[in-house]
Amino acid sequence: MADVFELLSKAVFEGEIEDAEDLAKKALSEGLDPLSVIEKGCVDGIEKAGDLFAKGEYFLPELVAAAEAMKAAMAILEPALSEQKGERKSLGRVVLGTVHGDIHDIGKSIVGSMLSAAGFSVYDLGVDVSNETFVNKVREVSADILGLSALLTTTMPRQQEIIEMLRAQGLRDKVKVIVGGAPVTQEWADKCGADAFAEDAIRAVQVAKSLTGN
Ligand code: B1M
Repeated sequence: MADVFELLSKAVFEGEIEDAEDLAKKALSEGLDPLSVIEKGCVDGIEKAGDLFAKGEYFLPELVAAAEAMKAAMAILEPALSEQKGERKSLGRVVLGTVHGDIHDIGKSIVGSMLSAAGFSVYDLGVDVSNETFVNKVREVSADILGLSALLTTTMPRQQEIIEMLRAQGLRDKVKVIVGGAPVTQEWADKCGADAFAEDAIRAVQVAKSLTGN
């Protein structure tokens, strides 16, 4: 019999919003770890949808439906992730967002929830964030870390532009920059002048802790 992870993956993949919500609730009521439900259920389903989209077997409406189902499940699972935080001293201030021209927010939001659960104060600027908005927010909150997410090869160059803008405004040595997103690699992180690359949300937390000496 299929387990809740497989059923949730299928619900996301097929864009079944109500099923995805019900299965997310069921998983939490069974005491499953919200991060593993996200990864083994939601992420598995959305990646299968992405693979079919890349092969031309899924079209944009199906991809959108899968993303909607994933977001519906995430709305139930993310608060449970954040609840793991408890009362602690903040480990540092993180400004986070998806770069200009890019509206993918699922991975970025997981990274934000995980950082928040780990004890960082997260300022999530959302998606399609202009270079100026990132730099201004870093200055405004004296951020320790700037996290830049990009899911499209065409939007990755914004990460480099923002780092250059930080440099031009005398902020580069005051903030550590982490880059991430499906097409981003360590090689690109080195090339664009970031301090670190994280391939997933767990690694993002480890990297953020190490960059802030925690
Ligand atoms: Co889009 N999309 N999409 N899409 N989409 C991709 C990225 C794509 C790879 C699909 C494909 O062709 N296989 C492809 C990009 C190709 C490329 O550039 N190389 C693509 C495309 C082409 C497009 C459009 C251009 C399609 C079109 O309109 N013709 C369009 C662009 C819109 C825009 O942004 N301007 C588009 C639109 C959409 C939807 C709106 C339908 C939807 C997004 C909904 C939303 O986010 N609200 C969508 C989706 C869902 C995807 C896929 C299927 C899944 C992305 C996702 O949420 N993954 C994606 C295919 C794929 O990646 N397999 C695809 C799950 C998520 C948990 O993973 O986001 O990678 P991810 O985040 C991970 C890590 O990357 C990392 O940690 C996260 C958690 O572990 N991470 C960080 C992310 N950010 C980080 C930041 C960090 C550290 C780690 O530090 C700061």
